[in-house]
Amino acid sequence: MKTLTTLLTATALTAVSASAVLAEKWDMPLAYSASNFHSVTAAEFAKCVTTGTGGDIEIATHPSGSLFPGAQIKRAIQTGQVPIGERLLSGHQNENALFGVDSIPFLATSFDDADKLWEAAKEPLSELLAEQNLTLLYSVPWPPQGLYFRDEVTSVADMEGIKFRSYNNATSRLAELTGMLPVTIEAAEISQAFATGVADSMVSSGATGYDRKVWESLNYFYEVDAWLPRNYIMVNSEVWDGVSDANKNVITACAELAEYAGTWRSKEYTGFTLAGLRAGGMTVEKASETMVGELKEIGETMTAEWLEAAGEQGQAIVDAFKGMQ
Ligand code: PCA
Repeated sequence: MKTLTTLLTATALTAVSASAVLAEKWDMPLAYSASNFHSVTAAEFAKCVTTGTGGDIEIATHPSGSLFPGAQIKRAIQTGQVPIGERLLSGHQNENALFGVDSIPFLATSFDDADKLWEAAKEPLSELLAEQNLTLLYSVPWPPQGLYFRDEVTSVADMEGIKFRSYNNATSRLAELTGMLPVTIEAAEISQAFATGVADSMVSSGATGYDRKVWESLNYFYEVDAWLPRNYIMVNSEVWDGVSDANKNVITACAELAEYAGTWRSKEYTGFTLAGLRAGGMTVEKASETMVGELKEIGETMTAEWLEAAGEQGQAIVDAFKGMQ
């Protein structure tokens, strides 16, 4: 009897420790607020993986840059400090111009075109990330980018000397070319930056202005539809290699679902958040023809600069995208 009890206890312990080894908890840092549609999509992706893997892999999301601020998320995953996370793709444009393919002004200005551009860019970007110990899982576009100002602006000349919040190289360059003064600030910090006068303008989506309640400081949003930058979800490649084939299939399926659902949410959020900015008291209108014309000229300069920096690979992506028109 004693032997049987010992045996049963030992078996139970073995079972517990085996599942303890199998079950993994993945912390997933996100840079944007919990209510933002990217974060909502990531939370559903996390739930899908946790349920689909039968709890083998439990993903816990950490929004608002609470675990790592946006600018540190990629490095944290590359170096294995966390297994998975989300980042603005064009945030890495300073490492390699290819990462900025989605922030070329007036190249892809609608959700349909942003999808096509992503189709053309996905493979080369996956390869680039793979060289950096990262596996791409899915990507979702932000709504179209427009210009926010404290005061009314009708042409580029009115922008001279305004302090401008940028979020990547392209937005800093846009500020320079319009005579504004760029300062790079993560979305999580912008409400304070506008409230304290560190910045008086930015280019972003209605979504980010709405999430950060910028109507408390800014008064104008001009719809420009200049580009649709993307967030993407990446996993550390060594962690990924250690995942069973069955669980890889689950994660890949959850990622496909998330890309579809996130894109749908992004579209829905576009109108909803512009209405929200209006309700907050902002003037929301299409940018004047003069302003759009001037910005398009600046866009041509930036396109040429990007193609120069991104070389043959960049040209191949743009050509493939244009071939889908
Ligand atoms: N919101 C993010 C990036 C693009 C967007 O629409 C931001 O402003 O940081």
